[in-house]
Amino acid sequence: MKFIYSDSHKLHFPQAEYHRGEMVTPFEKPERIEQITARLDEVGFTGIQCDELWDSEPVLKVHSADYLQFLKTAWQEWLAAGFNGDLMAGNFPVRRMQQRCPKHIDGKAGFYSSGNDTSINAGTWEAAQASCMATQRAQKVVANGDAACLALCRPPGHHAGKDLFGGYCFLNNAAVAAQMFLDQGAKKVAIIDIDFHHGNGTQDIFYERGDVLFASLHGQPEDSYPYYSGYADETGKGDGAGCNFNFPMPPGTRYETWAQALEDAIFHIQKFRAAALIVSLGVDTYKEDPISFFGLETEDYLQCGKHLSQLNLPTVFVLEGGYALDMVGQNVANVLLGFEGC
Ligand code: OKP
Ligand code: ZN
Repeated sequence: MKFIYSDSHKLHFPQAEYHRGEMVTPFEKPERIEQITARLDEVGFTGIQCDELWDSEPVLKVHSADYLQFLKTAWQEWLAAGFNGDLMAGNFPVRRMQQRCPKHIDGKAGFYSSGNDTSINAGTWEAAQASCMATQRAQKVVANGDAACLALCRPPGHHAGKDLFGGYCFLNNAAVAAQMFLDQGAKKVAIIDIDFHHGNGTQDIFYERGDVLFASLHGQPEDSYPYYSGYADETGKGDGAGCNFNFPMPPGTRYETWAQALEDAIFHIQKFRAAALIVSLGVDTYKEDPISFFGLETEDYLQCGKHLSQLNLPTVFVLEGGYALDMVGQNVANVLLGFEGC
């Protein structure tokens, strides 16, 4: 299997993250990609460095134009306001407040964000575009006949909503890949999100659409970020009614239980008759992950990949989370190895 990456991911390097009452080094850091590429090289996958420009057309079908404009100019506006250090939102238009975008960048940041966990620096927009571009390239590799391809996305994407950044995400790479298959003629596409966290951004984007099935396996919202979505009774709306599947699971969930949810999701995807599959691939379900609470083991990812291959669909893997630095490479590699039947 080929994997696509871009060195531009390094341009996004948040300085600090507020975590459980302390300022810490961000979990979502550049070394993640170095660890993964090193391991993928070792097991013989083919890395392709991607540095062409992105195609904004499918992106504009999953994100709003005003949101993309915000991302593009946010850093310059932050500097122009006289602020130093990373841009981070601190106030949000919550219940009963006005949903009107203010003029000041400090207010705009909160208007377009879901949390204070995701900061913007000088290179963030370029890195987010490169991450999305890697996805677009991987989608084209699959559209041109490869059975599967991995986009090594950083920053990740599944928490990015139609007009919201947060959860370390800016552009929803999985949504863009799905949209590309549709634009190329597919009638229906499925996205399965196996990252530990609920793919709230992806759900938001497709919630009222019937052409994309979204299924997510994740830590239950009672106990886990993103807290305010991911319940099993969120099943879609309008044209999208019945096309959204959430599988929330409690702390301590191990592979056996998790794999039952995976089988369930796969069953629904088969029934949906999708023409292509996008996998939001996070390996923060790993037992040693520093910010998650499932108990998957490294060998389990081989089984997981094998299950996914049973769908027998053209498949684009898109990297999401995974923060146990010493095993993130092997865990990602195992999903692909299992998928290829190794
Ligand atoms: C990204 B991905 C609250 C905790 C915020 C954000 C986690 C983002 C995970 N301060 N944590 O799904 O792996
Ligand atoms: Zn995650």
